[in-house]
This record gives sequence, structure tokens and C-alpha cells, in this order.
Amino acid sequence: MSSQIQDTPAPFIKLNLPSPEEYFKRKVALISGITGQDGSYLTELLLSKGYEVHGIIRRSSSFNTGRLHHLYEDQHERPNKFKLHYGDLSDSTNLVYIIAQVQPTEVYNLGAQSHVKVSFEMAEYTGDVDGLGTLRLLDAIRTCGLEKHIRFYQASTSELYGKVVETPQSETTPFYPRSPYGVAKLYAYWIVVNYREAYDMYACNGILFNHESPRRGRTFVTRKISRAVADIHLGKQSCLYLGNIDAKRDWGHARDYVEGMWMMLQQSHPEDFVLATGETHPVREYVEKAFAVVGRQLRWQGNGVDEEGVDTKTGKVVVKVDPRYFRPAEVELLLGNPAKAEHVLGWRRKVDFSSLVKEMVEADLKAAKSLVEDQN
Ligand code: NDP
Ligand code: GDR
Repeated sequence: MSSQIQDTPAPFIKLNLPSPEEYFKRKVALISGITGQDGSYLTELLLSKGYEVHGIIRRSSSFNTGRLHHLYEDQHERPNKFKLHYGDLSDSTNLVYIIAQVQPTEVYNLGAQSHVKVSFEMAEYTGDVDGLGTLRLLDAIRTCGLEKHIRFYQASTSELYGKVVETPQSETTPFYPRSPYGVAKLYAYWIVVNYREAYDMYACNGILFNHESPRRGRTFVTRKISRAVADIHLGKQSCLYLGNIDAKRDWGHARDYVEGMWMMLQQSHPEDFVLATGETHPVREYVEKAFAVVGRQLRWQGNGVDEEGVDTKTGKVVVKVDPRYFRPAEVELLLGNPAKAEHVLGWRRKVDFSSLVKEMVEADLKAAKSLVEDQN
């Protein structure tokens, strides 16, 4: 009711804003998590669409902008179109400052401690950044009085489904997260829905199933496999150690998925959408396909923790199961239904499973070869 809305606190900061016409004439995006896999692809997409792109980066003692390097170089061609700001989702004051300074038209909250297994070891931190961090960013927008000026995208996840209740999983499937990461993202999902309903904000959850690319972090299973296959093929590594190879995932390409994120913010009203391929594959199939890219066939022997993958040509064991990589609670099966996104947004994934595996292995092979050449 409108009387309730009037009772909510007024913005703490009075910004000197341009008129609404002037404000919305601009296309200004702010991305948290810009240094990650999705952040880099989204930045490319938005720059190509003429946006001014601002990103939040964490101070690090080591170089953490590798995925943005090519865009940085381009910056000289496009002055003032791409800017990075130091910040952190655990620092409210900093978020308010960045929002006030940038005055974005779209905010993409991609920042997160995004590793499921690590979240069991850093549960509180993951809850703070992935859950409360989302609240902090939403509140920073309200603190600046910009809740009617900004469209907000939240990186929600298929990890919300967790334990299988039904398949394929859609926007109406009940959630049952199975990790501190999933539980933190559940809080983030609902605080986005709540702020949308309470404050009439344009805020959306993209419930994205796994998406990968040559820029995927090296400890996620697809990239771990593609790198190992390249190194084994070049004789730089002898064996790949994995956890649960029977887990099934719905894997797409990150470039396709960032396009869906942008589409969600271009609608007449905010809604939540699943992005998925509608196909599921076990980890072992990814392994087999990845070895096949370099012309090697695998034969499996043994079972459970003693299962091994043997290269049929050399007879050598190239894959072993290591319980160290098992999770205290596992998400066994993910299979998404992208029908709503396809119908309402007109979104389509372009890259299929086999092409994804091929692209990742070939990219790692190229990188590993050039490293060998550099060393020689
Ligand atoms: P990455 O792990 O590649 O990137 C995560 C980003 O978040 C990095 O830029 C990282 O910075 C940043 N970050 C981490 N902690 C903080 C913090 N405390 N404050 C600010 N930024 C922080 O993830 P992806 O690109 O793969 O995923 C993007 C988002 O989408 C994440 O929220 C993830 O949980 C979610 N998601 C991902 C899916 C996938 O399959 N890729 C599927 C569904 C959801 P730094 O580089 O310094 O570490
Ligand atoms: P996931 O991705 O947990 O689905 O989260 P990950 O690639 O880590 O695991 C996928 C499946 O592979 C199994 N697995 C292994 N995983 C890793 N990392 N390392 C291994 O050695 C290994 N062996 C088997 C896992 O047990 C799991 O079942 C990703 C992240 O990007 C999240 O941020 C995002 O929300 C979800 O995808 C959707």
C-alpha cells in the first residue's frame, strides 16, 4: 500500500541528480565481480552495445585483472567508457560511495565467493559476501535514493535447487540448497524478490545453470579437466584426480548466458528467469569428450573410490578418483528448463555441449603449447 511505502526511510544521501530524461539517456552499467569469468564476458557485451562500464575490483597482492586485460588495452580507443573502482561486497560505505559516484542505470551483482566446495570451509564468509553482500548493494542503491533509477540483476544459481525435487528445474521448482553457498544465494534470491515487492524496484534473479568457457576458474571441474587433458597430452602431467564423476550438470557457454543477463534488464517489468541448455551430462562424459578432443579414448575400470580411467592406446591410468574432492553434501543432478527465457526474452543458447568441451580443451592446449615454447 502506498501509505506503507511513504513510511519507509528517505534516502540518506541527497545526490545532485540530472533530470530523469538526462539520467536515462545514459547507458551506464556497474558490475560487481567484473574480474570473474562472467564479468569479463558481460563487460565485452555491454561495451559493444555502447554502455559506459564500471566494475568493482578487490585489492589483491597479486594481479587479478587478467580476464580484463584485452579490454583495458582497448580503453585507449574508448576513453571514459571503462572504469574500475576498488571495493568489496562486505563494505557498505564503499558500495554507497561507488553507487553515488557512478550513478548507474543498470547494476549486475556477479560478485561472490562462487566455489561450492570452498563454501563448506568458509561458510560464514560465503554467507556474508554472497548473501548479505547482495543486501548491502541493494541498500546502497536505496541509500542514494536511486531505487527507481537503477535496474538490478542478481546472479542467482541452479545450486538453489540442490537436492532433486523435480526435473527439469524451472522458475516454479521449490528450492532445497545443499551447501553454504547455495543457502547464501537463497537469501540473496529472496532479498531481491522482497526489495522488488517492497520498494517497487526493477530487480531480477537470473537462475543460471552451470556455464563455462576458456576463462572459467581453474578449480571448477570443466576447466580442471580441460587443463589436465592438455597437460597430459603434452606429457607435462600424468594423472587427473577428480571427486564425484557421476554428478550431472547442465553445462552451457558463459558468453551465451551473459547475453541473457542483459536481456532480463531490458523488459517492461522485472521477472526471474532460468537460463539453461535443457541437457544434462555426467562429469565422466565431460572427461571422455575432453580426452577425445586430443584423440584419446578412455576405458573405465574398478568402481567407487577405486574407479580409474585408462588411456586405451598407452594403457596408462590417466584419471583417478580422489575422495578429497568429495563434498559433505552433493548436488547430484541439475537439468534446467529454459522455456520461459526462450519464450519471453527470445534467449537461445548457441553453443552445445560438444562444442563447449572442444573450445575449452583447444584453448588450454594452445596455452600449454605456448608455455612449452616459451620455456624452450
Ligand atoms: P567467478 O568466481 O569467476 O567470479 C567471481 C567474482 O566475484 C570475481 O570477480 C571475484 O573477485 C568477485 N568477488 C569475490 N568475492 C568478492 C567480494 N567479497 N566483494 C566483491 N567481489 C568479490 O564467478 P563466475 O564469473 O563464474 O560467476 C559470476 C556470478 O554468477 C557469481 O555470483 C556466481 O556465484 C554466479 N553463478 C555462476 C554460475 C556459473 O556456472 N559460472 C552459475 C550460476 C551462478 P576476484 O577476481 O578478486 O576473486
Ligand atoms: P558447481 O561446479 O559446484 O556445480 O558450481 P564445479 O565445477 O565445482 O562442480 C561440478 C560438479 O563436479 C563435481 N566434481 C568436481 N568439482 C570440482 N570443482 N573439482 C573436482 O575435482 C571435481 N570432481 C568432481 C562436483 O562434485 C560437482 O558435482 C558451479 C559454480 O560456478 C557456482 O558458483 C554456480 O552457482 C554453479 O556452478 C551453478
